[in-house]
Amino acid sequence: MITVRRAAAALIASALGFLASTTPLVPQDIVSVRATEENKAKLARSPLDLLMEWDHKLYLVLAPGDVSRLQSLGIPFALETGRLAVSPPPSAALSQGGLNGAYHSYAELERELLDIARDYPAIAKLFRLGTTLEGRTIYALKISDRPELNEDEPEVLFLGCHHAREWITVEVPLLLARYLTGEYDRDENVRNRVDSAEVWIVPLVNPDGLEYSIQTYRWWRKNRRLNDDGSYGVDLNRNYGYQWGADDEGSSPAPVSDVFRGREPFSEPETSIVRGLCESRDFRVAVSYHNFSQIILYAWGWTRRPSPNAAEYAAMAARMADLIRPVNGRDYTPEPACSLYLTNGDTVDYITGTLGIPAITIELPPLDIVHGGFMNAESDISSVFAENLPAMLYLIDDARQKFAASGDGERPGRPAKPKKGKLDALK
Ligand code: 0X9
Ligand code: ZN
Repeated sequence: MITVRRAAAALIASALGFLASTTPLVPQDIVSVRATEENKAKLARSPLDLLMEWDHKLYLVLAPGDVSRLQSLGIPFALETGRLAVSPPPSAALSQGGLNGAYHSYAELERELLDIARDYPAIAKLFRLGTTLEGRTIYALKISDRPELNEDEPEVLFLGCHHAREWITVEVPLLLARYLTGEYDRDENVRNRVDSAEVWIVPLVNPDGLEYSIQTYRWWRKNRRLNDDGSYGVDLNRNYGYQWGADDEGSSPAPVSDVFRGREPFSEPETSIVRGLCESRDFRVAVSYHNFSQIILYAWGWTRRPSPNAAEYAAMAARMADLIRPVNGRDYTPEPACSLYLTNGDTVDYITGTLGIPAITIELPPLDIVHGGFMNAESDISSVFAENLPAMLYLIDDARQKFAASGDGERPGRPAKPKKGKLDALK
C-alpha cells in the first residue's frame, strides 16, 4: 500500500512538472497522464493497461516496464494512488444498485443457471466442470434437445469472463442461454437450432476474480492464485498451453504483472477446466467474450504470421461484424488478434492451435476508455446482448451447415474427432 509520503512526493513532482518516476513507483500502482489528443494518440493500441478517462486525465495500472515505456513515449505521469485505495469515479456508468447491481455475482449466476436447468429440463442441463482455488464451481450449461445424450450434432462453445473486471462478458453468454431456452417454444428458428446443435455456455470462467472485482477492487483482472512472491493472480488468458510463454512480450514471467502467465501451462484450475471441457467434447467453433474495444479477433495472437485458415476466420469475423452493426449502429472491427497486440497462452490460440477449429475473441463495448472502458452501464446490458445475438446465431448456423455438408460430421483436414467423455451431471 502506498504511504502518505509517497503520495505527497508524487503530487509535488507532478505539480512541478517532473516525471513521477522520481518516486518509487511499483507495478499495480495507478498513475494518470493528461488526456490530451497527443497522449491518446501515443497510447492508442499500446499494451498499457488503460482504465478510464476521468476529469481530463487518463488512468492506467502500471505493469513492470511501463515506467520506461511512458518515459520513452515522452508522456509525463503522476502517481494517483496504490491500487487498493482506488474506487471507481462517480460516473454515469455506475448507476448500479447494490454492489454490482444488474450484473451477476457468482451466487446470482449460480442461482440463475440452476433455475434455467430446473425450468427447461428437456433442453438444458447444467454441469459442474470443477472448482477454483477458492472453492467456487465453474458451470457449463448445455442447451440442446435431449441434453443428457451425446447426440451426433455440432457443438458450439461460448465462454465468458476470463478477466474479472469485464462484467459484461458474464451477461452476454448468460442472456444467450435465457434466449435459447425462453424462445424455444415460441420461435421455430430457435427450436431448429437447439434441436440440431449442442450449445455449451460457460458464462463465468473466473469466479474468484469476479468476486474480488465486485467486493474489493473493481479493476482486478487475474484469478486469485497466491504467487510465490506473495503477489496474487495469474492472467487466465495467458495460461493456456499453446505457445505458452513463447516470448515475454505476449505474456509476462513476473507474478506481479497483470499479464502473468503462471508457472506452467494450464497451472490454473480455470484454464485446466476449460481444457478438460474442450477435450471431452467436439466443438466446431468457440467464442470467448472480453471487453472493451469492439473488436472481433481470430488466430493467431502469439505471432504476426497468419494462421493456416486465416482467410476462413477473417470471413467469419467480417460476417459477424456485418450482423452486429445494423442492430445498434456499433462498429466492431474484425482483425487477427496479433494486430491488436501479441499475446501468448490465450484461449483462442489454444483452441485454434490444438483443436483446429475457428475460435473468436470478441471485445465487447465500449469502444474505448472515453466511453467507459471496463464499465458498461446497467442499461446497456440488453443492447450489447441484442447486437451480439445475430453473430452468435450465425456461428451456430455456420457450424450446423458445415456439419451437415460433411455428412457424418467429420472435419476434412482437421484432427480426428475426439471421443466424448463423461461430465459429472448435477443432480
Ligand atoms: O489481453 C487480452 O487478454 C485480451 N484483451 S483484454 O483487454 N480483454 O484483456 C485480448 C486477447 C486477444 N489476443 C491478442 N490481442 N493477441
Ligand atoms: Zn479480457
